[in-house]
Amino acid sequence: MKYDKISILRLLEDMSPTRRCEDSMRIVVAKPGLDGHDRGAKVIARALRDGGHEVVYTGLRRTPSEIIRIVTDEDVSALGLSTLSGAHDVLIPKICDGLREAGLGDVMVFAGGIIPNRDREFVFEQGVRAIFGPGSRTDEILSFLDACSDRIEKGEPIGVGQSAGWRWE
Ligand code: B12
Repeated sequence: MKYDKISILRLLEDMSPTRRCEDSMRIVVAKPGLDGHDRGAKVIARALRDGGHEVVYTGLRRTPSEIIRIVTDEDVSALGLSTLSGAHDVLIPKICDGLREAGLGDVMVFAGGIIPNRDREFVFEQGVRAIFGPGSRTDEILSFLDACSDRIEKGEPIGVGQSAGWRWE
């Protein structure tokens, strides 16, 4: 059987591992502060795209105000913060407060990287809904995003400025 160029492209598209996601989210994956560890953020950005989400990656060394501006400009519903530098205790509160002050309280914030167990509660208290450390499986992160979409559909709180309580653990 002979294939022309277009049918081969269609075949490849059908075979692509990209998961068709009905509840696709638009997400910024950001690297706040002076943190040069970008492998995890790039892996996650790719995995979320393969999971059917639209992802904007900020690149390295963004200030909290730059991140808030990108979230505004890109009109996203979620912000994923990747932090391995140890400055999460300063940067995450600044970003979460900044989002609320900018009227972006409906944006859902989640995080990953090196966040020691002793700091997890503090990070959740800032309005972060999930923390994924080293070795996290991408299918679990995608399940978390599915759960977020369900909550948005049902009108349940999920944003950084909405009532606390629900978190993914
Ligand atoms: C590789 C590495 C480097 C590379 C980075 C290369 C790169 N381009 O990324 C290099 C050699 C450059 C480096 C440098 C340094 N490093 Co380094 N590095 C590591 C190491 C060994 C692995 C990190 C990694 O790439 N893992 C693989 C990726 C895929 O995993 P990950 O990033 O953890 O991401 C996963 C999850 O965390 C999560 N995730 C991550 N981000 C996000 C975001 C979202 C939204 C979500 C949902 C999930 C998520 O999902 C990912 C998949 O499971 C870690 C130790 C470790 N075991 O983690 C130390 C480590 C992070 N480094 C450390 C340090 C101290 C440094 C240096 C300061 C060392 C020095 N004195 O120069 C410098 C700082 C450089 C800088 N400018 O920031 C410390 C940080 C300590 C801390 N936070 O308290 C660590 C923990 C080592 C240690 N045990 O001390 N490092």
